[in-house]
Amino acid sequence: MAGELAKLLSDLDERKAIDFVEKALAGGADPTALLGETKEAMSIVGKRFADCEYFIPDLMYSGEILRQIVQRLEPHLKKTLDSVKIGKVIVGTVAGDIHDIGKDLVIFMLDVNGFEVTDLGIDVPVEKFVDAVKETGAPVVALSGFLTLAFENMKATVEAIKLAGFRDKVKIMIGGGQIDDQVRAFTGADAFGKDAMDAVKLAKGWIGG
Ligand code: B12
Repeated sequence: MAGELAKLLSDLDERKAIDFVEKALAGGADPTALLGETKEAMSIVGKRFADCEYFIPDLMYSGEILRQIVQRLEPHLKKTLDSVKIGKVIVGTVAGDIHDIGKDLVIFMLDVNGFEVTDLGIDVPVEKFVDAVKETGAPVVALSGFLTLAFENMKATVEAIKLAGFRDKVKIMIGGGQIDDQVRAFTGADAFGKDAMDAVKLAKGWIGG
């Protein structure tokens, strides 16, 4: 059964969901557990959307409520502030895809864990990733995507980086809602991650820290 927060968020009860988070945090609740419940909620929202129970405005509204919840959780998730940066990571949501809540969480976790992050935003054309690799010399690129359609553009991005001669200089990770190892193999990326902490673990494994 879904937890209380998962229920409130998936039912799009904005006021009660935010209230619940604020009270839980004030009571010393584990912010990571609350984040886990939001994931559960979003998969319920996604299912209701797929079943035509929810429509685009509901998806947008769920995203808006989630953003407000994440804003409240972030200060409690912060581990290291102002630490010396371990290394550079380029992050972006690939072309054709505008989902950015997951990407922003990845950026947040990389940042608080000591990485210097270049955020290329959403719907990022392949050339922009290549240019960023050239300009920053970052050894890690993280591609985000939530649509099946994004897999093709992840592959195109990996190929463009290869074509530009940088493939042996960068490690590429992918992630987002539907991504698994089969998608990773299709895109030619080095690894995939299920959540923001996986992104941190992969980056640490590749560039230390
Ligand atoms: C909110 C939402 C939206 C919002 C997005 C708001 C925003 N600013 O991001 C809006 C309304 C804009 C939207 C639009 C659409 N959406 Co939408 N959306 C969702 C929903 C409900 C939640 C996504 C989300 O933000 N989750 C919250 C995050 C935090 O969850 P998370 O996955 O746990 O995040 C972690 C991982 O993904 C990981 N991660 C993310 N990136 C990376 C990168 C790396 C490198 C690593 C390691 C990890 C990593 O770390 C994150 C943090 O821990 C999903 C359903 C779902 N279950 O995902 C559908 C969903 C993704 N959307 C879907 C669809 C179809 C669409 C639309 C095409 C609808 C339409 N007909 O217009 C459009 C697409 C627009 C576009 N071109 O991109 C489908 C995709 C189906 C598919 N297989 O392609 C889904 C699955 C819903 C469904 N079941 O049908 N959507």
